[in-house]
Amino acid sequence: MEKKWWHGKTAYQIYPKSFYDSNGDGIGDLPGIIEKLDYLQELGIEILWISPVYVSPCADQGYDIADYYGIDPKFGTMEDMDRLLEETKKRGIAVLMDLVVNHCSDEHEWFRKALEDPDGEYGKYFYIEDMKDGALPTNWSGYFGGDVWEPIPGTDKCYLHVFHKKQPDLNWENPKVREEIYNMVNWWLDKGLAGFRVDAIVNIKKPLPFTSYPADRDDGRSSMDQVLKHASGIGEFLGELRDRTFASHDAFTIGEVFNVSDDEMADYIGENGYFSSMFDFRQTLEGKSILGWLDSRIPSPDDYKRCCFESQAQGEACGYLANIIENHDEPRGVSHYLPKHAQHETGKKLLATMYFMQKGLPFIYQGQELGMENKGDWTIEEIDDCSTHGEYQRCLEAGCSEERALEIVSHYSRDNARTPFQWDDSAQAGFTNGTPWLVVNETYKKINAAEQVTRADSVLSYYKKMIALRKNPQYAETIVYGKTEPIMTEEHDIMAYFRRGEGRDLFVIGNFDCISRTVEVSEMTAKAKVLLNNCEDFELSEGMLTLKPHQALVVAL
Ligand code: TEU
Ligand code: CA
Repeated sequence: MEKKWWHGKTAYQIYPKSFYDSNGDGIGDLPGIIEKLDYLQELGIEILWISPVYVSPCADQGYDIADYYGIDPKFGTMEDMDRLLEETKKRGIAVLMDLVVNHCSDEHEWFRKALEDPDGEYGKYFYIEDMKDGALPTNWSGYFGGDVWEPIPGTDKCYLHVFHKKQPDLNWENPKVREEIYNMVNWWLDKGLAGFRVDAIVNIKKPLPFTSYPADRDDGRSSMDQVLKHASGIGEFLGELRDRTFASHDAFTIGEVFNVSDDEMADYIGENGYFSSMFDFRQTLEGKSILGWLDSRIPSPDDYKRCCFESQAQGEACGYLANIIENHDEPRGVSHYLPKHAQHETGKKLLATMYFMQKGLPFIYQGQELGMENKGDWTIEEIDDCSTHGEYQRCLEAGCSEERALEIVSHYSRDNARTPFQWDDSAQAGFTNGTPWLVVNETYKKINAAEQVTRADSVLSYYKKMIALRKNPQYAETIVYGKTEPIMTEEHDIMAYFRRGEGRDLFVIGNFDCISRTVEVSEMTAKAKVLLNNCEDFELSEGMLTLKPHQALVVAL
């Protein structure tokens, strides 16, 4: 595999609105990120993905962009952005912005012009269709619930939005739209960005002409996941995007790509793929249902292990995947993948070890390095996220009581990941001097950065050790490029794998069980060197290794 500058790094995702508020308006901002760059540098971060800070009415928290060339005043100014690029450069941190081009905001100039004249030039920037006798063009079900079509007042027309109705889909079939997008991407890359995380990109190719598909739910609608299976030819758009923008800038790009088959993987992230890398969402999707959170199931450690190993094999075949346990759309990883009995610092380090030591580019989502948890005990009034409100509605329509509906959405709500970063144990977790836009998680009194920075056995200190190990010249080749070889795959609640490198092998093992477990590891001899251990010691005798409950080890063989 051809080596790239980014392979050996550790990446970090910032959700700006919730990271650090520098001016007391309750909203995290760019100057706030700049203030905290030393924290990120000390952690060992070398790639930063910043979720959208463009001009946005924030119907979907910045993923609804009204001006791609401007910074929203609530997040700061373009000067702040330039300063951020300078300050990150000084610290050897590459910056990725979010590229959100499946849709824009209904407040974008293009859409306003489209509404003024749906049959005119800008009408063709979107998908605007006639409603026949009041009927919508298709039965597609939007990601956030309800229809994907919104009537245009005063006309017999409607426009397509697969996400929020304030996020009209851009018409990629129109060469002018693509041209506008490429110009904008190049403008940002010329400014000094290292690249982009590419949002919801699998949605840009619609199956045309518009038609309904068999219903997969009681309301007669067909979910977008099903709909997209009928679309073909997305590669022409993605190849053109790459050739016209990323390629000439040698940009690093990471796709938010769902449901790619083994055969398509190479097109996406193989040699000259559309993107440099893509997120491995196999475990993110495990247990999720196209019918929504109501029908979803929380994965067990054995499910988690199986998903990881399947993806490791897929990635080995043709590219370099990015590994995550959470992001701004998902429950906190420690609240989702760990059994209740493991939801403590030792267990959090166990999960961290299992994901971080796999082959691929590790992304840490803000607060993950502290072991931040789901808030869990939400009231529906406290929840801001549009997708959670859609899912709540779905639960009620399916006959759930309000109490049951709240219980379901409380686990999956995207707001679990969006509560303010827990900097210290002062009011509002040290995130703001004002009133935060979203409630803080009460756990901040115990789980916060200030406390963990000073403590050698904190989750944060453990993440620092893992990141440092990834850069340690003695082991980096194996950690970054070594092949993942699963073992003990049938061993319930044990996850174990070798990383086979050139001349040096590592062994990674974790016990998700609440009792001690003894397993046979003939390759682990007395001369094996323990590089990471989330417990004080371990027991090895004549090839038999005994792990304490929730113990994880990384061993150089
Ligand atoms: O997410 C795309 C996506 O598929 C998710 O919306 C997912 O289906 C949903 O979060 C499940 O609750 C991206 C962004 O990451 C997300 O924050 C945006 O809302 C979305 O695109 C629209 O831009
Ligand atoms: Ca602010």
